[in-house]
Amino acid sequence: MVAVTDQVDYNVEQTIAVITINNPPVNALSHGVREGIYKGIETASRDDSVTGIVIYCEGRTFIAGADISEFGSAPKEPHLPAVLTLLDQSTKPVVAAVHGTALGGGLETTLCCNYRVATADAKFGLPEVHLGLLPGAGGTQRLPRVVGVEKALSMVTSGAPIGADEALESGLIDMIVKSDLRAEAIAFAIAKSSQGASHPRVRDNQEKLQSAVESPEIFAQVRKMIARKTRGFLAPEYNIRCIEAAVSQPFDEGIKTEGKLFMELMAGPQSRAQQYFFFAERQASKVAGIDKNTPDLPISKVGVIGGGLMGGGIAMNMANVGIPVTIVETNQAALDRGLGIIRKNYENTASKGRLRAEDVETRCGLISGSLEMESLADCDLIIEAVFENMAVKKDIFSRLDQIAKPEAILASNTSALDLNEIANVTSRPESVIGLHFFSPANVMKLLEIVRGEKTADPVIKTCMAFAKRIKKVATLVGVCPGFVGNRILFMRQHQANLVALEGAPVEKVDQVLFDFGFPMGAFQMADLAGLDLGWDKEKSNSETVRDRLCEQDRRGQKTGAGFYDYDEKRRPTPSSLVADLIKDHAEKSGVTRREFSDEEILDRCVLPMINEGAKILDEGIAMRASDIDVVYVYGYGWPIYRGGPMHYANSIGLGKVVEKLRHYQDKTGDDFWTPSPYLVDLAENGKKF
Ligand code: T1G
Repeated sequence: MVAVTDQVDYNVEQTIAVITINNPPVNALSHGVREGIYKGIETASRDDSVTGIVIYCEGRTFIAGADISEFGSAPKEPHLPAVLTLLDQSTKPVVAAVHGTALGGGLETTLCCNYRVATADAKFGLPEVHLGLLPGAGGTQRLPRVVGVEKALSMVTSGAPIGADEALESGLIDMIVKSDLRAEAIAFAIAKSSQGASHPRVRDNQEKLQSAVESPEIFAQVRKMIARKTRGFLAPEYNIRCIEAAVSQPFDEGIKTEGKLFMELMAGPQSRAQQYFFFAERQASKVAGIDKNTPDLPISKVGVIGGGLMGGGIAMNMANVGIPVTIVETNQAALDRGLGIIRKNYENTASKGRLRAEDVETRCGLISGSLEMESLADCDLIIEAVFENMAVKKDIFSRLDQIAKPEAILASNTSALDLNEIANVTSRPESVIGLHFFSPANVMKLLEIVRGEKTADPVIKTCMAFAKRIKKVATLVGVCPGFVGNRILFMRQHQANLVALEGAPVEKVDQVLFDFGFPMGAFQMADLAGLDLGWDKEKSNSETVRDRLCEQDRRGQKTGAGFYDYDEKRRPTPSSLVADLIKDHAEKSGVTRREFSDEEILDRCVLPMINEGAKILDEGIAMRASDIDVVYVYGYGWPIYRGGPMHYANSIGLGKVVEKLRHYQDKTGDDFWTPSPYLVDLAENGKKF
């Protein structure tokens, strides 16, 4: 075995040159890997004793793509297209031996081989769209020539991988190995090299493009199908254009089209934001100051107190990954209702073909119900998910303190209340933590993990790892009203309400936020959550627009009317009654109304989010700015192609952000707009978050 580069070895077995890549953690196509493959192919081509070549990877996976961490700097030669061209022109048959995930440039590498063999659990994908990009090394031109246009369109626009069986069936791979990937790949290469001199090259395949030549409407169909989900994104459309080029242009022209569109995306703000976010998401799980040798506490049985919307969704997360979970409710009717909703959720998913019937039974079988909190005595983790009332939560934790086993983790799903106050009613505050799920808890990826002042490191480390186990993205946050997500949201909602009072129709405010990329605007979101969250009917005295709406029983979608009127399908229509009520309230409040530009509406909603994020960082409530962005993208629908509020602030320039905050402070005379000193300091020193 000869080291070609630090990441690539070369050796000849029988008559097959094996190019072995070993570049942990995912064999990304860093400079050393590209150089090693290039030199390995050159060596094999010159060696007359070599009759074939195998590309193989050590470690957990085949090449998982270009090295994203290299994107920020000018790539060093050999560039990937040059490496793949050399591979593609090899006169000796090349076999890619795939295990793990062949993704992006990894799959593109295999497509420049003559043959592809894989383990049964291997996966194949072109996820560049998630980075705001497209496969830039021939993937959009070769993949449709192997799997057909329709499947290629689905793969590049969704970024979702396919498994080995589907890959075999679609012609993407030639064989699924039985046991030893490396040995069987070498044997496969020997067999192919003894079958004569000509070997298939993907670029020469035309027949699988024919269907799209005859029925080009497929492109319009795909565009229509993904329009809603990809609203605002550039990459999906650019990927489609590349596949269109594969069908309408000769191969080498298609490659040029792909390269041009790739460079356009790479140079744009969306891919910069999505590449940033790729690392931000992974950074969030890292907690400085906790010894990595701190043992994880075992979690094999979970208890959930409260079987309502949140509790039921939380319980589903456990069942989805095979963890038995017990839901405790106060009465049988509530328990039956909660368990019934869970079963209905699973059956709905199964009816869409996304879950097998037997999985519905397995998962429902993992969820049991009880009216006794004592039934949670043997649980390793107990999550309280009752309504937001401190007295109720304190009572529950006092009782849990008596019931739960000593090493149990006691968690509250509170979305804003003081976790320390809850922890301090127990004799074990070091075991108390916040696990703030987002509704619907079985769908939303974000989990805010709230670190109490006494929460012990093993409890934190265990919960951060447990989040990954239940397929959540966790961010560790400190205790303050609303933690990170809701605290920032309060600022946006406060300003949105003021802007509406000062003259902007609620539907215009919502349109501006929708066009920015949020899934819905401030007022539709308020109606969805319910306007009566935290509203006290007894004490309500028409002091705010929200009070007056609730007093008229306009409490949001659930009552068919809130800021908007809703039809039976919960579709919103602006309400003239609400517009008049707001106008009346403005007059009663002495507020002068006026026209608003879209830009000012966006400023008034987004700048306070940035400013509050700066305060959160300054107070140490979040560990890093990118964590705030992870909270906002995964918990509140901030458009990922804008990176999150803190990345967005950096892209505007912090000096500009401060200048705008001061502008609104002068314009409104409201100290609400005072820039965070931390933000000002960064801006004055030309720094970024
Ligand atoms: N480049 C650099 N680092 C990467 C990486 C990559 N492509 N993929 C993963 N990592 C790091 C990651 O940051 C983390 O680091 C560690 O590996 C484990 O990752 C020309 C232009 C492969 C399915 O988009 O989907 O090819 O935090 O935590 O959950 O057309 O990583 O440990 O320091 O995610 O087991 C296309 C991205 C690139 C694949 C494994 N490829 N990666 O998931 O581990 S663009 C991708 C993934 C491209 C070409 C184009 C996943 C995974 P650290 P992880 P995992």
